[in-house]
Amino acid sequence: MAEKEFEGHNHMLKNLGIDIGAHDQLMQGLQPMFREVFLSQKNRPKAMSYFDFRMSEIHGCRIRELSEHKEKGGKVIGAFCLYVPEEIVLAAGGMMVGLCAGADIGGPEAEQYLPRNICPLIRSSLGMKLSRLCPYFELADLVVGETTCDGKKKAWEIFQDLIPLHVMHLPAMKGTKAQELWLEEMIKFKEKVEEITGNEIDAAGLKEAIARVNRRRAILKRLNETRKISPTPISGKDALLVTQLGFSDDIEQFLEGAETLRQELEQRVRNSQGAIDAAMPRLMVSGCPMVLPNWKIHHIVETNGGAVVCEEACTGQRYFRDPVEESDGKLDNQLRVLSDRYLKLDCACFTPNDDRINNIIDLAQQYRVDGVIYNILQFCTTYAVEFYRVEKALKGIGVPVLRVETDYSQEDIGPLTNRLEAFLEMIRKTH
Ligand code: BJ8
Repeated sequence: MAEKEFEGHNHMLKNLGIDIGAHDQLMQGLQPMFREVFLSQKNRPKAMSYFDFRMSEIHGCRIRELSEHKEKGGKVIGAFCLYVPEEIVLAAGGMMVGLCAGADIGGPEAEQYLPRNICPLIRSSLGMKLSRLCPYFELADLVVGETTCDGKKKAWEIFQDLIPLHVMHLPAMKGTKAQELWLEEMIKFKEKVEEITGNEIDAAGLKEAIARVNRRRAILKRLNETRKISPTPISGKDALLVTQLGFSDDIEQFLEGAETLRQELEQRVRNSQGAIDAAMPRLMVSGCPMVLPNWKIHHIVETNGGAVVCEEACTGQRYFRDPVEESDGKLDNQLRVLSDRYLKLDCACFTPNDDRINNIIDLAQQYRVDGVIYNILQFCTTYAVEFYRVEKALKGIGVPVLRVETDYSQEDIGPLTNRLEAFLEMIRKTH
C-alpha cells in the first residue's frame, strides 16, 4: 500500500469530524501490517490488486463515494450484524456499510462506558466512535443495532446517546412464532428506512435490491468453491480480505473485481496452480467474525505451514451461503421471503442451534479440512459455550479441533503461534 495513497483525503475527513492526527497514526500503523500480511505473499492472484487498492482507499475513495452519494440526497446506514437486511436499504436508494471494528482502537475511551470484560468487537466499535476515528460512523444517517448477544444488546443503550439508532429485536429461537416476530421487525425496519431516506419501498425496487445482493453472494460463493480444490488457488488471508471488503465496498465495483478474480482462480485450478503448497494441512476457521483489519489467525496459520481454506463465520460462509429467493411477488410476500432467509442465519446467539452444527460438519467435509480452529473473541459467551457441541460433532467425523480465545491486541501472538504450530504439527503427524 503506497503511503501517499493514504494521504490527500484529510480535508474530507476533517469535515466529517475525524481526529486527523490520531487517524494518520492509525493508517500509518496499518500500512506496514498490510505489507507484511498480504503483499509479502508469494503466488498471489494478480486480480487481488483490485482488493489491495480498495483496502488502501478504505478511508479515502470509498468515503468520497459515500459522501458524493449523500451530497445527491442519498443516505448511509451503518450496521454491525448480518441480520440487518441490506436489501431494504438499497431498495430505498440508500447504501449500507459495516461498522464493526477489528482493531484494538479507542479502548480507554470505550472503558469509560463499558466494563473491561467485554468482547473486543463491541469495545473497539464504541471506541472508534468515541475517538472519532471512523468516517463510516460519521457518515451514517442511521445506525442499526440488533439484539443478538447480551453485550451488544446492552451496548445499544449507550450507543443511542451518541448516534441515531434503530434496534432490530431478534428472537432467540427459531420456529413459526419467531418468524412472525422477525417479520414484524423487518417491517418496522423498512418503515424506519423509508422515514430516513424519504423514499417509499415498492415491490419492483425490493426485487431489484434482492437480485443485487444475491449477485454478491453468488460471486463470493463461487470464488470460495475454488478453495475446495487442492492446491488452493488463493490463500485464506486473501479470501478473507475479499469477504471483509464486501461489507464496505460499492456493490457494482466489487462484483467487477470479484469476477476478474473468479476467472483467474478458476484458471489456476485448471492449471493446478496453488497459492499454498498442496502438502500443507487444510484448515477451517470457525466462530466469531474476523472484521477488518483482523487477520491474526489466518496470518499465523499461513506463515507456519498451514492453509486456511474455509471460514465458518459471518465474515465467511454465513455472509454468502444462502441467497434470498427472487420472486415477482407482492411487497408483502417479498418481505416474508426476506425475513425467513435472514432468520435462517445460524449465529451462536440462537438456541438450540442445530443448523450451525450441521453446517460446520457439512463445510468440514466439503472443503476436506484436516482440522478446525475454533476462534472465540475474548468474552464472547455464545460462541465459547457452543464449542462443546461443535467439538463433539467434529470428533464424530474424526476432524481435530483447536479452541483459541483471542482479542485484537498483539500481546498473545507468541502463545497463539505456539499453539497453532503444535496443532499443525499434530495434524501433519496423523495424516
Ligand atoms: S450474526 S456473529 S455479526 S451477532 S463476538 S459482539 S456475538 S460477544 S459479532 Fe455477530 Fe451478528 Fe452473530 Fe454474526 Fe457478541 Fe460474540 Fe462479540 Fe459478536
